[in-house]
Amino acid sequence: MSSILFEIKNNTAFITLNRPEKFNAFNREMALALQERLEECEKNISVRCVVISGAGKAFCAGQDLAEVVDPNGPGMQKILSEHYNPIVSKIRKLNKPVLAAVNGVAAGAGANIALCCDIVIASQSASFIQAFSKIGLIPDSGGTYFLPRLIGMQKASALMMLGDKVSAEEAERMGMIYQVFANEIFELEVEKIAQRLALMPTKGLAFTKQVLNLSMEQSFEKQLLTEDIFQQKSASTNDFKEGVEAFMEKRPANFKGD
Ligand code: LHQ
Repeated sequence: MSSILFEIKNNTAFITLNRPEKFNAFNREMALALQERLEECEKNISVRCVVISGAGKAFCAGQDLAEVVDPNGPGMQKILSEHYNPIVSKIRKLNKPVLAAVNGVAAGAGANIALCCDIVIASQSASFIQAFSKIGLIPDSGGTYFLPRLIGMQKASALMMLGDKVSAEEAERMGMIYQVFANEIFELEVEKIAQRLALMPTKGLAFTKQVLNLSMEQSFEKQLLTEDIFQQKSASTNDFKEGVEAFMEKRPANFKGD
């Protein structure tokens, strides 16, 4: 059985981390397979939304710790440079929205991969743990970049140092994630949000993502210039034309993603 399940349905790519007996912890094979699938999503124009979730009870328990101590494993030097850093970069650069559907515990790199996605939703039974400190590591996979920006430096450093488990509801309250749903309706809500995203102006969403990426590091004046550049690009898409026409004609827009 493949460690990554991949299905394209209704213009959405569903990527499922699939090592349920290990709580979907990453080994090298799974980390490389995820990168291949993200690249495929980037290239395939029929894909207009990407959903990442986990098989079974957990979302992802981060690095497979058995692999770290395996003498035949990839070794510490490759784990960030060849596994997690490219995964997080590919998600941030992907030219379509990526929805993290956190169905259960998300720990270590698993939590931070979820948090780098464009929209993070979770089921009520999910939780988030910056587990790194418990084994003497620092938070990685972009966590030190995104978490303080999401919830503030004080809460981020406390969670990273203490390694406390944050429930999905608490994560929503503190602004770490977008929304939490009851377990019984979670899958349906994932499909509904994915379907909404897949029918939206894909290029406009990709530009929004690029501009937000830049807002993390640019001055206000530079950000205004960047908005100007990307607004021109958005205005030259067919979907913009269709959006305005549909509004004027008082009908639902039929966006094609171009
Ligand atoms: C696991 C794992 C796991 C293997 C659960 N590995 N089997 C970067 C740089 C280089 C090196 C290291 O890593 C990194 C990035 C990182 O991600 S560091 C952080 C690594 N992750 C962790 O430290 C989390 C470890 N896991 C846990 O703390 C717990 O398992 C959590 C809180 C995720 C879930 O707790 P429980 O609900 O009590 O489940 P469990 O502990 O019983 O786990 C279920 C099974 O999954 C169990 O297998 P078993 O055969 O005993 O039933 C675990 O061994 C396995 N598993 N996480 N990371």
